[in-house]
Amino acid sequence: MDALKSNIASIVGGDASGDRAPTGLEGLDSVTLTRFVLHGQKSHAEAKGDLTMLLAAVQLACKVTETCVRRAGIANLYGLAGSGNVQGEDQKKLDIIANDTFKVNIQSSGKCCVMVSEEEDLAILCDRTYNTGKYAIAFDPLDGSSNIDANVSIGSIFAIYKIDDPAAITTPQEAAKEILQPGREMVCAGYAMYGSATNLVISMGEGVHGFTLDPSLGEFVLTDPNMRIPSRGKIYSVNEGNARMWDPATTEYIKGLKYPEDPDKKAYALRYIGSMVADIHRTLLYGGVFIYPADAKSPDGKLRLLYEAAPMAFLIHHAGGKSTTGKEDILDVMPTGIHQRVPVYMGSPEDVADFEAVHAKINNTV
Ligand code: FDP
Repeated sequence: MDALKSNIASIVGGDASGDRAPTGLEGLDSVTLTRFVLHGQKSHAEAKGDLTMLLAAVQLACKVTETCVRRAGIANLYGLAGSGNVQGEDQKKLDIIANDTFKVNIQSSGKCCVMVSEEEDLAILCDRTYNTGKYAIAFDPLDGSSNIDANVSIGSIFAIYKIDDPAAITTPQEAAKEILQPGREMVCAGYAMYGSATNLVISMGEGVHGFTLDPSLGEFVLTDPNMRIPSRGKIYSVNEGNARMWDPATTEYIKGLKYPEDPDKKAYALRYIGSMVADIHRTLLYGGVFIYPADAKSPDGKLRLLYEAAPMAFLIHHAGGKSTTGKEDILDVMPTGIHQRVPVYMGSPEDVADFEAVHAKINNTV
């Protein structure tokens, strides 16, 4: 952690919190995401800049998506596209635009050999005319689609993995097999949130860092170096409308948050936006727990492992938090399919530990 702090301090100046003596150049010497990633690359002697290039492509895809989101009302981009995705969900116009944007930008970086998208049935083999690289990426180009038309915060999520032998992959089936790696193997995870401001939060396994899009520069600027989740929060986040279908452990745990046994203890507040990116962003900043459990209707939960649960678990973990499916750490789940779903409990370490204790008691595993 000290190495990380001095690394951040060396790029932002001052200490790792971003505090620094006034220079008179405030606002003009911004640490952009590109500068930050390039600087990080220097501490990996073996790095050839491939991940830096791939992240530049992802960053551009997020900027294009954000532009479309901001202009959606004016440019008639709200509403359904008239098609459905592999999950059986109706696709919105913006889902399709964001998906195309991510595919085109990532492919043309020439640093990626395999892509998996929420919007695509099969894994995609990158076009070899672009000189494909050693990385594979899973992404949800526009998460929280049901919130699009109401102008509520939505986002994009991505997870990047390394592939041993990209040249050996010749079919979408082989491509899918290669990206089925547990979250712990991830090289980089991140999300962009299109809210009242646009944030991009990433981790390459050395801390979690938050950037804000400066619209006047068109650049993501480092605003939250070394983000840490509070060890305990006061908020729980879950679709409470599904309560009658929950399993006993989830029901018991949430009852304990709402009606604490100790009368002096305050009940937790409920906050649920219904866009995973926005609910996780708040959880990362304020602490607490985000839950999308398995239930009687969705026995594996709703959220997808590769491009929702695993990248968010990676970020939460590297910010000092915890995640579980109820049975194991989300980062340890070995995926069996590219669109696999998992139950999700993640957030402040003490809150998730409390859930694990209730789960163990109810399921007699203690
Ligand atoms: P959406 O269906 O609007 O795209 O997995 C997608 C997701 O949103 C998450 O972003 C969100 O956390 C969850 O589903 C919301 O599901 P419910 O509407 O069932 O609460």
